[in-house]
Amino acid sequence: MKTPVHIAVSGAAGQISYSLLFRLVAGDLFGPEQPIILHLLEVSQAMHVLDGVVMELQDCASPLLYRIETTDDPRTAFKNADYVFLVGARPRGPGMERKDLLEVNAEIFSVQGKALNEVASRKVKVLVTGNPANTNALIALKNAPELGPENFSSMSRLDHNRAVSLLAEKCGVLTTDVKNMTVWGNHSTTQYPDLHHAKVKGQDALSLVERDWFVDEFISTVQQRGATVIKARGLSSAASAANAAIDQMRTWALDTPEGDWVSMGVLSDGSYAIERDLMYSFPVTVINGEVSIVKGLDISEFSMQRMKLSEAELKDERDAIRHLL
Ligand code: NAX
Repeated sequence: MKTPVHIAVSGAAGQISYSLLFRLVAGDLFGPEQPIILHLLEVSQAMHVLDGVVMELQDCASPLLYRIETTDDPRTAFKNADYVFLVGARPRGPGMERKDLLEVNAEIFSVQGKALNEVASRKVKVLVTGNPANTNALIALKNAPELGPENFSSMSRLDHNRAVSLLAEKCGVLTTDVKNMTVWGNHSTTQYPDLHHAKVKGQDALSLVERDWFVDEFISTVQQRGATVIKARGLSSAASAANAAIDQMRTWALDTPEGDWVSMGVLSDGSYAIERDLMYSFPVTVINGEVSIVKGLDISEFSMQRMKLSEAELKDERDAIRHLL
């Protein structure tokens, strides 16, 4: 057996974690040969719920699960962590403005960024899922000066997977036949799922679907998918979000397949005229664990307008919490 990896999960008593943790102990991240030690972080009021989750994890009798530690202290949770899923966040409460939500979460992620800076592995991979995911990731990164941008990403994979699945369904193919999907921007309704570079069985996606379907249906369906799930289920996406978190972390650790890329929220380096210092979803490749933004794609005016709209929203979010950067 290999040496166990340390995986920290915040928001461990919440609904996404209720899928994520069981997938982790089943070996869905790194396979059946990789033991894990779980570090579970919650707020103190939710520790009793977390106790119940821990009992259920133990009751799985997973051969991969070496140990579980629970805590309400980020410094304890992130000590020596190799992989960190920052899932926990404060939801919007009654009467709370968007700005209030940004601020309260910014506080949480600045504390967690500092703790990661102090105690996590220097090679840690921190994936931020808790909303507003892109800006929360930016805050965590900026509060961890001894780590670098390469240690942080925000989750775009659920949006990416939704886009892949919708295109595959439209074309009557398997999701594995779809390559080079791109979702640009923020994890919000301004995100821009882009078919200009996507391929279906090697053919240009836009040669296989009507332009009107792409413009009038595809984009908004992907943008609104989270809200549509809430309307149907009465709760936000959880199992699909956990699945996406595992997909994104696995790709980040084990690379993108030859000839394909994925969408990931990473610190902008100014590519495609997107302002630096924003966590923005770009098409990326991962080779030997190193993430690179795919360069040199032709961007139409139609696309650029949408990419800029999402950039503007991220700039507004950053302005609202600038004092914590
Ligand atoms: P839940 O409200 O079920 O769970 C969140 C958990 O986080 C709670 O148990 C809460 O006690 C805990 N928590 C809050 N503050 C914490 C802190 N400072 N430290 C540790 N734990 C803390 O939410 P859930 O449905 O699990 O969603 C979690 C987050 O993911 C939300 O912010 C949600 O908006 C976001 N999402 C992000 C997605 C993405 O694609 N990036 C998609 C799914 C999801 O909506």
